[in-house]
Amino acid sequence: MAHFPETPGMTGVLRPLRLEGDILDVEVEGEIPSQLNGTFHRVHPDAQFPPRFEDDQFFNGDGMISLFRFRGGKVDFRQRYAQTDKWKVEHTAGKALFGAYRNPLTDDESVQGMIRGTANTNVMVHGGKLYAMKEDSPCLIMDPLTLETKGYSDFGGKIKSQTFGAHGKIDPVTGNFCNLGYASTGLLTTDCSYFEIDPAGNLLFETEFQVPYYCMMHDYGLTENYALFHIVPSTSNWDRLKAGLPHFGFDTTLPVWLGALPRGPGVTNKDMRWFKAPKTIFASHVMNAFEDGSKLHFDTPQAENNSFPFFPDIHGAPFDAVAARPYLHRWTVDLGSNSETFAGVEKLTDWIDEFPRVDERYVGQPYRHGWALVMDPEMPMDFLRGRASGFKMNRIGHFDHATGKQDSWWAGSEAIIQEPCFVPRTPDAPEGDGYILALVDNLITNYSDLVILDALRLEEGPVARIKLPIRLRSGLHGNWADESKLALAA
Ligand code: V55
Ligand code: FE
Repeated sequence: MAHFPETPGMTGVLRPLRLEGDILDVEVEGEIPSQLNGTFHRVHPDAQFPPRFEDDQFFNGDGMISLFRFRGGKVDFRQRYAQTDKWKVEHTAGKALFGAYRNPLTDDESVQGMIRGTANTNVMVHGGKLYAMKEDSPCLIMDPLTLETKGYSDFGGKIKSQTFGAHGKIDPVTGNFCNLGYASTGLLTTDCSYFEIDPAGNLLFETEFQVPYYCMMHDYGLTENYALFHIVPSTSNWDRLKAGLPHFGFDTTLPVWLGALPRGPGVTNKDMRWFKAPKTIFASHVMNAFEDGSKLHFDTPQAENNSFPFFPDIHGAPFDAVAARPYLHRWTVDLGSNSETFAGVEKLTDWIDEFPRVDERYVGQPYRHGWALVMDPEMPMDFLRGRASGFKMNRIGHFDHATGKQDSWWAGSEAIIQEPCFVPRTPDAPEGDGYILALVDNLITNYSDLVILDALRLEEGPVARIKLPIRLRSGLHGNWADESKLALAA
C-alpha cells in the first residue's frame, strides 16, 4: 500500500495504528476494584487507508473502537473498526474514496450521495446498544461486547434529522438519551433538531429549530427542563468547500450566543430564547448545566480565541497558542429577565483544562464535582508533541464547585492523558464517590496504561494500571457502562 503523508497529524506520536485485535486478561499493576464490572468504550480516528489529500485532518480518520471489558477483577481488551458505510466501500476498494473532512466535493464519484460518517468521536451504551457517533451523520449501532457493526439507525424511520451529535447525554432522571443534530436537513444548513430516545430505542419527540449561523455544534448543555446550545464562530460555507479550504474557519467578527430550548413534545423554534455573550470567545465541550430558579448555568472550558489550529482564522490571523488555552467558565442566563444578553460569565479556574466530565448521575442537575484534563506547562516534558491540537494534557484535575478546592494527579514527564471517565463506587454512592478511568499514553516507552484513580483522591495516584503492550492512538471520547446496562443487550 501507499504510505501515509509525512504530516504532523500522521507521523510520530500521531502515526496511524489501524490495529484490530483482542488481548485476554491484560496485565495489571495494583488491584482492580471488585465493584468495577462493565465496559469502558473509547474511540479514536485511525484512517483505514492513506487519505486522498496530503493535508488530511486528524478528525477525518475512521472510527476505531477500544473496549475494556471489566469482570471479576480482570480486564479484556478488544479493538475494532466501526464499519461505517464509508469504511465498507473503501475496504472493498482497498483505498480511500472519500476526500477531505466534511467536504463531499472532494469525494470519488463512485461514493457521491453516500453517508460520509466515520463514527470517530464518541461511543456510549444506551438500551444495551453501543451508539457510535460522528456529528455529520446518523448514529451507527454496534454490539457493545463483540463490537460488531449493525449499521446506521433511523430509529424506526422516525427521526428527521440527518445528523446525530457526538455529545448525546443520558438524562439521569428519565433515562432518555438526549441529543441534537445540526445541519440536520443538509450540509451547511442552519437547521437543527433536538430529540430524545427512550431506552427501548423509541424516538419520543423531535424539535426542529434554527441557529443564528452555521457553526460546529460539537456539544450542548442539558438541564432538567432545557437544552442549551452554544453558538461559537467555527463556521463554514460553500465557498470554503469549493476553494478546498478546511471545512471550519474561525470568524472573530461573529457574536457568540447561548440558546435555551424547552425540552418536550410540542415545542417549536418560537420557544427558543437566545442570549448574546459579552464578547466573542471559543468554547467546545460542556462540563454540565443546571437550573437555579429562573437562572440557567452552563459550565464550559472557554478560550479567548480559537483552540483548533487546523480550523484557522478566516481573516488570516495567525494561530495564537496562548489565547487558544481553555479555562473552565460558568455562563449564566436568566429566563426570568427580558434581557437578550448573558446574566454573567465567571472564570472558575486558572488551570488550562479541557475534556470535562462529571458524575453522570448528576447530568443536568445542580452538581458539586467535575473532572477534566489539565495542561500544566510548568512540569517537565520529555516529549515534543502532544495531541493533534498541540495541547499536552499531563494532569487529571478535580474541581469541587462547593468549596472551590482543586486537586490533581500528574502523569509524569513522559506521558499525556486522554479524556477521563467517572464510575460511581456503587449505584447509590454519594456524588463523586468512585473512580476515574483514563488512558495514559507514554510517548517515550510507547505503551498506553488505563489508570484507575480514586476520584476524590487523585493526588494519591493510580490504584491500578491496566498495562497494554502497545500505545493507543490519541482519541476523543468514551464512556462506562455498568454490567446492569449491558444485560439489556441480550
Ligand atoms: C470535534 C471532533 C470531531 C469533529 C468535530 O473535538 C469536532 C471536536 C473527531 O471529530 O468532527
Ligand atoms: Fe467532543
